[in-house]
Amino acid sequence: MSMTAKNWVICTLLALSMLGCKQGGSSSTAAAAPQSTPQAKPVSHPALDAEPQGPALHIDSTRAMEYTREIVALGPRWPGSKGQEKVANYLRNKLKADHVEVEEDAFTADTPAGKLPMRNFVAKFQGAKDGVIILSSHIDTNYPLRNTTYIGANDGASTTALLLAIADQLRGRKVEGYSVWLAFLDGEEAIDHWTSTDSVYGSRHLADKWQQDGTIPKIKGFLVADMLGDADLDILRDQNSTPWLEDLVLKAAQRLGYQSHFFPYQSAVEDDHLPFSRMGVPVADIIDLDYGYNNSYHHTPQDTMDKLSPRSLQISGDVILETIRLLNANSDKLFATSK
Ligand code: 1BN
Ligand code: ZN
Repeated sequence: MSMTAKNWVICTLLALSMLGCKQGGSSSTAAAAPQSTPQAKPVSHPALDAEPQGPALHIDSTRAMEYTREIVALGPRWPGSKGQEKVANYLRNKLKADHVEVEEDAFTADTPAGKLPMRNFVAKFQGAKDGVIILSSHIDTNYPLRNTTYIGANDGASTTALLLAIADQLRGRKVEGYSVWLAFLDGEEAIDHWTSTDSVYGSRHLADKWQQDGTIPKIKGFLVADMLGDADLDILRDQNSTPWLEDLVLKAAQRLGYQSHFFPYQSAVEDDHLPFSRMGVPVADIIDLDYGYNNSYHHTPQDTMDKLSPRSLQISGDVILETIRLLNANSDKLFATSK
């Protein structure tokens, strides 16, 4: 399909969602369906042109796919499920190898289905500079689809695996710039129907916690990775994200020659970045919301391993690592007044 036709399909789909149409049998997305306009204008920031120090990092995408497969094999991971406990143990086990501080943030969420247990994990790679860059993924799977064969290979597993593949690159290395914290967030999905109170439970809890303990002002950037395993990778420009941080992601993609996968369309997405954005943290939701023809795999039992590719994880993982390098290289200009 040509990009123009594809954009038209995306816009039509999202416009229909806004009118309350259900996506693939899931009732959880309609309220959050974003408005979309075709073709984001690339914006250049001549001021943010400092060259990063040292070599670029690259993830091992074969391992990222293996992690995805392992997470999928744990079963569905909705709040209160056996799979939720299994993925918690899986993460504990994997992150143990990193010899870094791991913050566990367990809480009980009030949801339309009653009280549900949730637990975020944050692996903290200490940097040389004062300040933190957060990279997050949600670990839960769609709750309304819990009685189907839905497994969330792309939506949940792929980016949880991506963070673990990034941890592999950070492990044992001196982190020269800001600290990098990998946030594995629970309860991103709506329990009944996406609203501001029925969604992003883990992110809201962590943002409130970090507001209280003084962490929020230290956060230089909060990146969300979501649905990035899609073999047909096209990442939208999110209008709810911080424009200069979106520009920096695009710059990172251009530096690696991956720009054709970035920002063919734009849309205002509701995701785990919103609680942090409301607190004034610079945020970027790196998400591919064009999953299958007419988004037909999103929130359906068709979200399975065969729709994913290691190349997509390579591209998104490497661009995220490059974005972190650019944030560090340009920190004097970006954060001059907030230091
Ligand atoms: C992303 C993956 N989201 C849920 N699973 C957030 C979202 C919900 C994005 C509805 C668009 C529409
Ligand atoms: Zn989802």
